[in-house]
Amino acid sequence: MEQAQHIAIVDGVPVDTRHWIGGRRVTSRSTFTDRSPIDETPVAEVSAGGAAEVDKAVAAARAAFPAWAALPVSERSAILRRLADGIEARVEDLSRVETRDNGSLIRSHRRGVMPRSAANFRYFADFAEKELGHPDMEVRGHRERIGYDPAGVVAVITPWNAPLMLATWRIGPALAAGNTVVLKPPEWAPLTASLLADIAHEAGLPAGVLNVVQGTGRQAGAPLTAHPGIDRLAFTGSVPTAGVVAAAAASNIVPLSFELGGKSPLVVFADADLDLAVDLAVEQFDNAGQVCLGAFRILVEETIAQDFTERVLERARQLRQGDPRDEDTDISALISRPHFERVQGFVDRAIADGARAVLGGGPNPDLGGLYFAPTILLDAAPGSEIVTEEVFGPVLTVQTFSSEEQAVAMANATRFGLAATLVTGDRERADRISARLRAGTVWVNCFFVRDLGAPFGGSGKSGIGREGGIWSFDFYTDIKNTVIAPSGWTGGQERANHG
Ligand code: TXE
Repeated sequence: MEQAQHIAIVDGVPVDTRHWIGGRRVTSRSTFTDRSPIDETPVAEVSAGGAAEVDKAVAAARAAFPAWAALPVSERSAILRRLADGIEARVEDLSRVETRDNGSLIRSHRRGVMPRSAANFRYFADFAEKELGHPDMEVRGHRERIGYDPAGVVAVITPWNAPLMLATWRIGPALAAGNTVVLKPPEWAPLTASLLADIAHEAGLPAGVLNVVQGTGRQAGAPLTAHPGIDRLAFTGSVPTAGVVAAAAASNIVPLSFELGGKSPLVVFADADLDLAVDLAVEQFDNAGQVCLGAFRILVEETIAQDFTERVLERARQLRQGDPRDEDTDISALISRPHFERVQGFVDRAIADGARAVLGGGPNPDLGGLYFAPTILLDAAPGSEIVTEEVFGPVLTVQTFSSEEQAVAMANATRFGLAATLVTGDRERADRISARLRAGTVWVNCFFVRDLGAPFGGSGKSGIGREGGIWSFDFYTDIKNTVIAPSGWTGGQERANHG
């Protein structure tokens, strides 16, 4: 009975709404209401943590650290592979809960996002066990041995657009490297983090190795970022919050990994495969545009602009907007009322500035609620807010260019540099242009494909650092160089005899 109070049944799946600290459930006196974007109804009352819960979680993580770090890597990796198995076994539960919680499509969760969350553990467990390390180096007869020591307690703060996937992307390598973790999930979609804690526990992850503190950014996130007991801070979210987080972490000199927003271009040349270019443009409406990597700024060569835009419009009109739990739905709702108003504000100001909405421009009249219609804007003023700031909604702008030079200048004309996509039939042009783009990832005639071993991160205001493969371990470890002289060995016994 006592426990039932803390269990929310979310589309048939029981979810514990309390924190997970030191291997047990912990309640806070106050709660916050978690609502579903699908219909704005409450889903759960979730424990609202603050400085006290953060203190407990950091202490639990610190206490668990020595034993977890000392465990042979093969044993740590075996547990993390079981954790991946546990996620795979519960893909359906995780998909249902995440879809209800953040409104993203269930079909994406089932087929892509949840399997990728499992892969985030499996990949880094394998990497730590089999690939981490360098051959010894030699300098003037000395041997140099490079080691990757776990850093300690890692704080992970995640956003709502892909909560479990983005959490596991940080937690996977952090744990594989031998660290312990305190996760603060997003208050707009906090529930899959709780399921992750259950799955980790069932997989045999020792108490305190992974802790989850629920709560708002200000109440739970802020004390975590300022906590003197953390050794690394991995944050995914917005640029303004990143500034606050960086300032909080500064006094403890904690290394940061930031994955922030973007305003990525989709650059379409006249020599492109137009079907492919149209597909890639329409793909940007995925997750209702709530994707940091999304290429929402379409830059198209003037000579094909009219044909291309008409074809994109035709395809975008066919998108089915509605309940994300329906496998046939292509585009769903925005996360929250404040976010909806924010997106509407961007579009209204763009139109006041001279842009023309040739599709959408506001709420879907048939659905209401948080369903913002797929929107395409033409004639946006160069340099205006709508083509430089992250909207994080289903809003594409189409602008034209007439030369490579102009295409590159327009593509680079934001403070962000997360990604860029080029569509061209000319291999040499692709090489020329991609070399000049300021972006952490450039896709040529494709989008969203990336191996977990490849570096991922943003240039400019899109982030600090890179993660993926060895780059994750560069961040989550203290790299140590041990230089060993060829001489000086007297033997342990002899040395002891010398006193
Ligand atoms: O992000 P925040 P929000 C962008 C996108 C979106 C905007 C706002 O443009 O419209 O950000 O989203 C925690 N100390 N992205 O408000 O505030 C917070 O609880 C410590 C891009 O959700 O950055 C949450 O867990 N933590 C992004 C996390 O930070 C704090 C994805 C992110 O929240 C905190 C999401 C504080 N003072 C939004 N304040 C991407 N790169 O994909 C908040 N938090």
